[in-house]
Amino acid sequence: MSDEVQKAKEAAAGDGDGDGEPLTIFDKIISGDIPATIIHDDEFCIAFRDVNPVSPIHFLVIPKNRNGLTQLSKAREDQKELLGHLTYVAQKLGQKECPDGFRLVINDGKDGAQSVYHLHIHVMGGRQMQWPPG
Ligand code: IU
Repeated sequence: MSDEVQKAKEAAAGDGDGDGEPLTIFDKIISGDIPATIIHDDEFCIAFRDVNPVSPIHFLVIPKNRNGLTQLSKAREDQKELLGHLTYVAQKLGQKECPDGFRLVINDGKDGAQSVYHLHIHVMGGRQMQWPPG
């Protein structure tokens, strides 16, 4: 079992209601308390390089205001526009950094191997991706 899968099994999912959720490492990256290589910053989201890249290009796109979006499956109707924005930013950056193609992944929950409970889109590329994923 990979470290990431082990972490995912151990991570607490939080209650997802947006109130009193524990801060995640990503909140600390947003606030600047923990350094990260930020490659995009706008009103609604940031993108930064993954500290443990699984491909030559690997970055994460995350909402600045988590507001209950601990994971994709907690998304509410009123967050559809935000989800569209995150996906739009992911593909714009993906095209810029990986002109030959890229992959977006959202891990959701334990079986999805999610380890950080703050919604994030992985953008990976810079090499030939394989299918099926593990
Ligand atoms: P996952 O989908 O929840 O498994 O992805 C979490 C990702 O966050 C994973 O690829 C980690 O390498 C990455 N990450 C990070 O970039 N910076 C950190 O400080 C931590 C995790 I903790």
